[in-house]
Amino acid sequence: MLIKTFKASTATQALAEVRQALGPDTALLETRRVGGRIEVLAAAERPRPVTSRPPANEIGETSLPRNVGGIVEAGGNISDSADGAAELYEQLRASGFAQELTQRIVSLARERLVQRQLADPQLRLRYTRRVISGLLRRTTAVMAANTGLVALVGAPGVGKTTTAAKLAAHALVEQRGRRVVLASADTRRLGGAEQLDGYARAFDVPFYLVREPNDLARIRERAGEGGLVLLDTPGVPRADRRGLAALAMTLRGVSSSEIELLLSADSDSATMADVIRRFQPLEPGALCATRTDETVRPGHLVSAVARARLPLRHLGCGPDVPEDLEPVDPNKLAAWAVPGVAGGMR
Ligand SMILES: Nc1nc2c(ncn2[C@@H]2O[C@H](COP(=O)(O)OP(=O)(O)OP(=O)(O)O)[C@@H](O)[C@H]2O)c(=O)[nH]1
Ligand SMILES: [Mg+2]
Repeated sequence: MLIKTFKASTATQALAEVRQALGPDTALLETRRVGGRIEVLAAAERPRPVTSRPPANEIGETSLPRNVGGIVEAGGNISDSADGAAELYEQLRASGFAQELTQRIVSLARERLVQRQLADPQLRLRYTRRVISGLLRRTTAVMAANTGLVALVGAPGVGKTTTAAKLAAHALVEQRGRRVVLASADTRRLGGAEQLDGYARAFDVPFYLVREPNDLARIRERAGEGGLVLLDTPGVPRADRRGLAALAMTLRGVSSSEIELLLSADSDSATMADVIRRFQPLEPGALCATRTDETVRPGHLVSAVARARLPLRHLGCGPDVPEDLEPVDPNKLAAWAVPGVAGGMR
């Protein structure tokens, strides 16, 4: 692996130099402006002749469009497309996309778009959104109508109780006739379960406390066949291994597809990755992102979801119950995540 820094007065020049020295199979590790000059940190396995075509990209090659919305597939040429590639790199990084994912998206764009297309901000944006949407489509899923239980787990304050209430309200309206039950395993903290009990009273649905693992089986029975149990759990702080072990005991008998891990979309992708790693022992089968309304760099969420390879099922887009809950729409999420699109999920 060869890693080199290139400096030039414009991005075009810097990238032309990178290509000249290292060939087209080069990963851009960092592009930054230093004292009015552009500095590019680039890496290559070994220098390659400039005429060779870049290798196939790793991003879901087969499922990604080869001809996107009239954009004709073309071999990438870094010197031709330098401006667009550097701008795209900076746009994605500014939106919070992790470096690795940014590099993959940029090299895919370089490989598939001709210079004119890559330099055109609108075409570039459209293509990039397609790529991100394709990436998310493979990791998103709607909640199966026949899921009998949804256990919401996550860090303290991420929105578990609010999301349980939102899901209950949606199920009551959208799946009329279905028996909905609210339950809380948040019994350790004073007042932990009262909030959800309050929602249960407001919705006129049963509410149960889960004090030991066997309680869940009884609650499932009370919900009956076809019923839906929404289970709130205590927030597990970062250092609380015993709390996580206790929660794992409570969730014994709950299948992976019934456990949804909440991520705060306004945190950074490293924090989200840490949460995903920490809760791995519970084997959550899906993710839910909250606080999208507070999120200014949505690329962090997209990067964390893409890396986790878990389906993203729901989006919390505000504190209000029930309206601030959205199903995941990959196109909408991609449009929100790509730089240049202002505003939240709405
Ligand atoms: N802006 C915004 N606020 C939210 C969202 N979801 C929840 N909240 C707010 O975040 C705060 C915490 O929400 P809770 O549902 O109590 O969080 P929790 O995970 O149950 O918290 P603990 O039980 O203490 O671990 C409340 O003020 C909610 O109104 C969201 O999507 N956007
Ligand atoms: Mg709570």
